Amino acid sequence: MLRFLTAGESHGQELTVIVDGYPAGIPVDGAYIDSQLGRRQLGHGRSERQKMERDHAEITGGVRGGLSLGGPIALTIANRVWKDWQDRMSVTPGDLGEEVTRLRPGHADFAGTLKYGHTDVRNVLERSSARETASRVAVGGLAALLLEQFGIFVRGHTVSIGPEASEPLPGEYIIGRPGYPPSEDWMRLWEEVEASEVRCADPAAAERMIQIIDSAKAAGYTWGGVAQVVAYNVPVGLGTHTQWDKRLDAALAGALMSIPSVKGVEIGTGFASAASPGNQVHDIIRYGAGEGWTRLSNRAGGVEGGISNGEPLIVQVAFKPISTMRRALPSADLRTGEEVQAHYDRSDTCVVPAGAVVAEAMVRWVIASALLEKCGGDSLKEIRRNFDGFIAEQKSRVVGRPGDELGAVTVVGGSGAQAGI
Ligand code: EPS
Repeated sequence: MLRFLTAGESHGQELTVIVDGYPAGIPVDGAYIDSQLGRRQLGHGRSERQKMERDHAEITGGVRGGLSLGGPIALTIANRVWKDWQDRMSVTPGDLGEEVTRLRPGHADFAGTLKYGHTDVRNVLERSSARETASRVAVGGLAALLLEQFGIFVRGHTVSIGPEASEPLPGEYIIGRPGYPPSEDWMRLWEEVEASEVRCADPAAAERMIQIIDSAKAAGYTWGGVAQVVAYNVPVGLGTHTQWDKRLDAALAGALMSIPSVKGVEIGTGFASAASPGNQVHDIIRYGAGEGWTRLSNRAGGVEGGISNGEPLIVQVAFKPISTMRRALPSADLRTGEEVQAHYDRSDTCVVPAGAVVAEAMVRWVIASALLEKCGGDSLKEIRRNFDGFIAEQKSRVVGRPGDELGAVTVVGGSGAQAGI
């Protein structure tokens, strides 16, 4: 079983991550993980904090000679700002500075301080800060290195910021169907996403998004929005319908909802499907000799019955606007109950472009976990053997009675046998 834990505070010494269950023999490229951390730091509307940090994952265990060993992988990401916070964030007793008591509506401040019995909101906000998502992205980088071995790749982009939405892009509700290896045209779309300050391949929409972020920044408020993540080449058969907590869609929703600021997760055309008749929702199934199984659409977002169905996996993630605002909302003081303005140091105006990178990381993690459950093994070699066998079988898999003509396929063998083409 693949699992990870994170530790560390936003202004503490460093973030710490342990990843357990990562198979042996995967090439672990630290520079790649750092490049993912760099992507998370980008995006129009990010706060000054991102100029202070240059996130780097220091791998301190579980990798030797560039290859994973099969034991837990440990890594740390230093907080550069810690040098100015060493007293206030000291692990040992001492003067920890003035307590934060002005509660921010929308953050963990209120419920967290009451739950843990703190008098200083800082004891909650340091851990509830979305700084923790740097750890997720490092973990997602490790997952991506594993998935890459099996041709599975995951990309995230911004669909909307506040009321400004991009025009639908090629493909139905997704950025195309790339084939593998993906075509140059298709990859260019993702390069445009990567080059956009708001991770949006529609330049007119991107311009409007930038404008509303700038106005919000000047006025002291924030914007949320929707990011979409697409995973390609996910094989049929990850997750299962047989138990509630093993469904792939449930794992995706849980992982994505665990990202700070996320208030909604949609798989495929989830919410639009709820308003459409069934004959306009479900994806017609086709089988073609040589082509294998295909669909005429992908409104299910690549999951049916909690199992991946071989189509691209598509999720939308709704981020609420960041709750720390310069023009702070009226709130109450934890100590006195008096009406006060909520606490403010600094804030992102919009995190959706960075959120898309974090969402990518969580999707990678969920797919990697499900892949290991399906084709698990202790080493890359073992997983590959299981994966290749499984893929070879399902690509050509038609179930029928002996003698049935199924397109170009004649079913052979006993009743219900699988026939190759
Ligand atoms: C973040 C670092 C934090 C916040 C932000 C995310 O740094 P600081 O508290 O020093 O400004 O900018 O946190 C939030 C969005 C939040 O809601 O807490 C980061 O590195 O992403």
